[in-house]
Amino acid sequence: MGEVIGTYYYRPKAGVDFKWAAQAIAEEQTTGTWTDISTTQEYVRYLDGRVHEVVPYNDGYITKVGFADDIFEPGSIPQYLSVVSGNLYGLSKLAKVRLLDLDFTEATTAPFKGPQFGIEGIRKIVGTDKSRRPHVGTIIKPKVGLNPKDTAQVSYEAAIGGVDLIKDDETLTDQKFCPMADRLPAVMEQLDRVKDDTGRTVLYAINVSAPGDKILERAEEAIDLGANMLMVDFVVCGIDAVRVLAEDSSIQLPLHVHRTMHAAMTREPEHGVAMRAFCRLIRMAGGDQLHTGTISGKMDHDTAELLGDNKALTDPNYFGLKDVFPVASGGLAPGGVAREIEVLGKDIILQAGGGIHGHPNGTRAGATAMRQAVDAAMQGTTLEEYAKDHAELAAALEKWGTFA
Ligand code: RUB
Repeated sequence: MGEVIGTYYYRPKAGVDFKWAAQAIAEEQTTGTWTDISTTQEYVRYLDGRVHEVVPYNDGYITKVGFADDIFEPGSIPQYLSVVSGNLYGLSKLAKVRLLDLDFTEATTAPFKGPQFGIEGIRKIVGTDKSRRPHVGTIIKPKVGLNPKDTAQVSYEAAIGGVDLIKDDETLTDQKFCPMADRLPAVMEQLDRVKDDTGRTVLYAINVSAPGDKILERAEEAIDLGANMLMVDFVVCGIDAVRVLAEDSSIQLPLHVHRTMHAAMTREPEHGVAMRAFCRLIRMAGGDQLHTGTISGKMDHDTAELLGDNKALTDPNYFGLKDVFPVASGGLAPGGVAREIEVLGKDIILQAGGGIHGHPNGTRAGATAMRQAVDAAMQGTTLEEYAKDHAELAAALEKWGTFA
């Protein structure tokens, strides 16, 4: 039988034996509890969590714990998470504990279909399967408040300016100031105009994050209204919401996965759940695009972790599942584009909200500046050099500078 391996960082409290602490991590969510119990039968033992190694790391230790395949209910992400994560974070004898990574097995990944489209599928829709350039995306700003007509107008400007992807912000769903039933057709009408004029397909990720019993209904409504992409927030809706949307046979649209609230779990280097574990699960669940962070933006990041996270999404050998397009977003502007591509590569979606709509000459110029920055990087030219005869990029660099 196979074993799922959980890799954990932990730091025991003073006076707590580090080997005991690793054992506690292995036992808490498997067959053990805080004391000996009389109810354990010998036949249960094959489900014991097994400590495979413990090595010192910084102020604590890293341990690898094996969980027998049979402890998992095949295909149940909520149950998988309870086993590998569950109660650990509250154990009083541990000062800190962080789930760093999960290595799944054939048996535990077999029930999942993974992304419907993956990077290649999305490149084909957008028409970048030959050029292989990074995609440029935008988040409609302000986050909330625009009415459907103005949302559509901003979308048109962004699309005609050159973006490949437009998305709702995480707090925009179906409020009365901008109902989905009015917003979505209005935006799609503008994207159709752009298609007619330029031949380019621009995706619009409509946010279908909703109460659990309404998510599928919301997605189906979006399809009826002409959606060409869906978006869901995996922390607030649950990872399984991604799977439900990706696996529903009536939904054949790419799925953009946002991660609002993730940093409550992922940010602390000693405690919580690293983004890596979520990357693996979102790939299994079927997200086609997932936010993982930027090098140059406004959100805190650790470059080594970010690179590993993107690798987890794009590694060609992951149980036969398609890859996931990583999304770099949060405080991105044209001046950061060269550095993002240099570090993160070309299979990346560079997404800017303020960095497009805050352009001195408006959204269209902001979108064009982002595309020019990508073109500069693709041609191996510096942003400053390229800006000499590209006015939109020049204005963006003047406002926000270049990320060195
Ligand atoms: C970005 C924004 C997104 C962040 C989330 O807007 O609002 O929600 O991308 O961060 P702006 P992450 O471009 O104006 O900063 O992608 O790291 O989850």
